[in-house]
Amino acid sequence: MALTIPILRIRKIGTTYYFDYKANNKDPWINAGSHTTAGVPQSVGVIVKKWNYNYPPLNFDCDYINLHYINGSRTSPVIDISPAGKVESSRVLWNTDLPVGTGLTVETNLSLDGGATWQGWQQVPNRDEIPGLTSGTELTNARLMYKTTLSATDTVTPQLHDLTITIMPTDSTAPTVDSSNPIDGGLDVPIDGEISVTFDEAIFEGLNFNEITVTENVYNTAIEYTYRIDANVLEIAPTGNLDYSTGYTVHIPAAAVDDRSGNASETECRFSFTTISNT
Ligand SMILES: [Ca+2]
Repeated sequence: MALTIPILRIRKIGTTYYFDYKANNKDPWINAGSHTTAGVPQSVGVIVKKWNYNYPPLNFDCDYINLHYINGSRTSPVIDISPAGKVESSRVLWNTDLPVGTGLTVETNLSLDGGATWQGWQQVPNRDEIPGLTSGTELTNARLMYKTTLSATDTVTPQLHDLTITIMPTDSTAPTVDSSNPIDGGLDVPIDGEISVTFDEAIFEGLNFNEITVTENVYNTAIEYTYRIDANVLEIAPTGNLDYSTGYTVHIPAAAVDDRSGNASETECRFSFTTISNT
């Protein structure tokens, strides 16, 4: 992530200071939130980060402006959280220095109609779910604001170092096979080894799990096996040794496995290999 040293503008209206910034003189001002206090902010830090989106999960670091002040509350700009799609879980996390006698509260305010109406400020505990962003919430037109309120003594200033909001989107993607061992067309495979199939995410037994077969290629004989699922890997252990110089095929039908959200695998997977010769 590139660091930028932006131009900062502070406007004062009543007891509220509004912060705007831009990276270059020719750019328009970007709202960086506001700070309301009866006193003058002791000092104002610089913006060191832009929004940092990772998808998935939608994860944005809000520490782009760092304030050291006496009492007061800071309101963030309106954040467009629609890219998260549909919520599976959400979390607010922050780190502070709170000397004795100081305090911090964090509140969030949610709009599901593009900012036309707001659900109202609600206090959220550290590491907790964002109020209103419970599992299944559709974020098509969602916006979020957060407000931090710091209280201080005459001589000690609390500091909010960073505040991160994470929204995990619902998983609606079927698990797929990443790789197998042996690989398809593999040669000189040991007769006493395990067969492993690696998926792109953690898997669980699905509707057709019992239809998974390992067969010998010439007579189409099914091989007995035991199995184990370890996160995203399916381990298949033939009960006895395989035969030497023999071709085998592993078939994993569609819907053999599910992901954590219950999405069934959509495509079948078939791979063949040949065991080592007895020489
Ligand atoms: Ca998935």
